[in-house]
Amino acid sequence: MTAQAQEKGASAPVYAPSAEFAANAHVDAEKYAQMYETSVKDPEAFWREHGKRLDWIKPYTKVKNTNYSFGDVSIKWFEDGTLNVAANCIDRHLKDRADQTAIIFEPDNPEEDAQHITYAELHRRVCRMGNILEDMGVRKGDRVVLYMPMIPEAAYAMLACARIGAIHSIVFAGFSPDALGARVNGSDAKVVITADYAPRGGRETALKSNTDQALLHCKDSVKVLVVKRTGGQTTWIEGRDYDYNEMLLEADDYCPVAEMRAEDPLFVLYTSGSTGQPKGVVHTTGGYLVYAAMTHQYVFDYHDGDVFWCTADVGWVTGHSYIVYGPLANGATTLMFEGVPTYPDASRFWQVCEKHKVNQFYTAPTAIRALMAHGNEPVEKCDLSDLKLLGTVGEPINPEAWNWYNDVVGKGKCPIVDTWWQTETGGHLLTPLPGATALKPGSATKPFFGVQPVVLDPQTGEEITTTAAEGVLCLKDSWPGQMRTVWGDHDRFQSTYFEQYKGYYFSGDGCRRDADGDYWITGRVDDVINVSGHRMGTAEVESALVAHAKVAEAAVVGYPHDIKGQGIYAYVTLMNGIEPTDELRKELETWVRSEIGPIAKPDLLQWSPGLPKTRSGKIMRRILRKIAENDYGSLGDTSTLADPSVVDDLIENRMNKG
Ligand code: 6R9
Repeated sequence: MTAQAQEKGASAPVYAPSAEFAANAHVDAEKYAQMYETSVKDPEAFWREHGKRLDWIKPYTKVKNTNYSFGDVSIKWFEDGTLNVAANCIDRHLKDRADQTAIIFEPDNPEEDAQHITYAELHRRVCRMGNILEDMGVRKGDRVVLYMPMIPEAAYAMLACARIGAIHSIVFAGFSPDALGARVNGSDAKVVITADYAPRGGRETALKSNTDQALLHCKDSVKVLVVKRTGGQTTWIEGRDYDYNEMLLEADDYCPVAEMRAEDPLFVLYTSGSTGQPKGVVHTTGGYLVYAAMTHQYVFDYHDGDVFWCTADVGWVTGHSYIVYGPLANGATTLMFEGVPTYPDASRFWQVCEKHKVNQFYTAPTAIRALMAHGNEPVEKCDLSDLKLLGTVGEPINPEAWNWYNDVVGKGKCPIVDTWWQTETGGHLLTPLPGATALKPGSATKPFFGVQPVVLDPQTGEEITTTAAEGVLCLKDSWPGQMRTVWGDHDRFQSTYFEQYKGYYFSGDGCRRDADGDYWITGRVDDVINVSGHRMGTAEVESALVAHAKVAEAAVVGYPHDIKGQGIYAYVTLMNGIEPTDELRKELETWVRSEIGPIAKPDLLQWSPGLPKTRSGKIMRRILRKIAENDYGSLGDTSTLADPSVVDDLIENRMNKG
């Protein structure tokens, strides 16, 4: 966006949408206002119309049947319609787009050739994978876990499951064997699809070997389908392991689509919460796809022929909705990148943009900050003239990073859509529409169609009705992409999201609404931290730490981190008689990596002979957070502590002295 930025009183600069962009956009300011109004005044009529963007086998007559009353939460969209997600993402495009590229695959190693997979080829591949899964005994409703590199076969596997009516559950390839095993058990999966190795940033993760380890803790009946990625050596268990590349030669090119009800589950995706172990977020077929496709088109202003690149991994919800389902439902060309932003060097993202003439580029603030640290040269040496729009997701973006993204990457010409949403929401909830919304660096601005955000007073639970407001962010009423339940635990779904504030969906985020009605996310209000745009429950890291034989107690909090947004700060109390050493510190770091995965490794670990507790034994995290933030001047009231002297020790030995 250009420097027409105007100072609005004392508040942030505002960037009005350019007239040129608005003229060609799906939605301008006037249309947004009008569509938004209908969407909330008459959601039935609005979604009855927009549900038609999909091909239904049996059209729906019912549109919305949702109930947020506590103890009886039930969310249904288009419930009497039937459809198939793979047919919507592939088959219906074959008439006009058989030869159009559906997926561009850019491998980790830039020397390796990119692949262009057409819709016709995608159809063959997905059919074959569907037939292979059926040969392995997978049936409608069965769960299939994917533990895959970012290769086209990951997308084939997702769509093959959807085609035959199986429910996929993707486990990010950076998770450890233990985490994988827990998810295989949690979803009671029949098959795990994996690859021999996952190349990433010039290194390789041994996915097959991790899978072997994970399955030691799972039912013997679980089968493994192995895709060859590097051809590296793996062990093979006859009868359990199936060779994808071999089966591919025999598999039939056509696989019929299963007729699914709109409310049949499409996938389960485990995500961290404030308590306990990760929960399986369940998304269903009809509403999810309508919402993913619609947000993809409007938020990124996607037009036919554009090349869209979302840099996420399919292991996260962003990869589900905006690498695979949304774009393919729209007949788009979507780019899948196997690598990392800084390999072989900090110019990689921009080289990929140049090479594939990317039009819309969607990434996380943590990547922008990391690349910004390498200066402008890696960006400026690439031709980014095809870029029309930039997007961010996963965490709040700081104005410095926003400005750099805008000036250096977007050359002041590309609107930036800062999209706030969650695994639970299926798609964007708060976001600018690039032809309609005035942008403010750091604000996710306005609600998408059908979304009714409210700001509640965290103490009273009352809705704050003034335009300017600060409190917790909740959603009044449902939207089609909303999660429907927690896998196997509907009570947990109700109590996590609908109990705290009766009659609302509670997001877990705090926010501020400014005088223009724009929303600014202030971060989680629960014990979830956001590390490089990934959610991590502090309770998960704590339970991993205390599972180590030498650890008596642990408390984990977030602290501000220049690149990651938040870093993981762990306070660890050792068992009596155990000496704190640097070796033990390393051992614990490795331990957490192996219990959860590299993303959970504490950035700072402090030995804490005692933790600040109330007399009833509750750890006072507020104090631990302050110490981790290096803000120990304002610890507040410590008089309720059982032993206030532990605080002095913690301050004395704090790790974050920056
Ligand atoms: C899509 C995704 C969700 C949490 C969410 C919030 C944070 C996501 C954001 C943002 C500020 C944005 N978050 N987008 N915070 N601005 N544009 O990230 O899902 O992994 O479930 O994380 O991420 O705290 O509650 P998920």
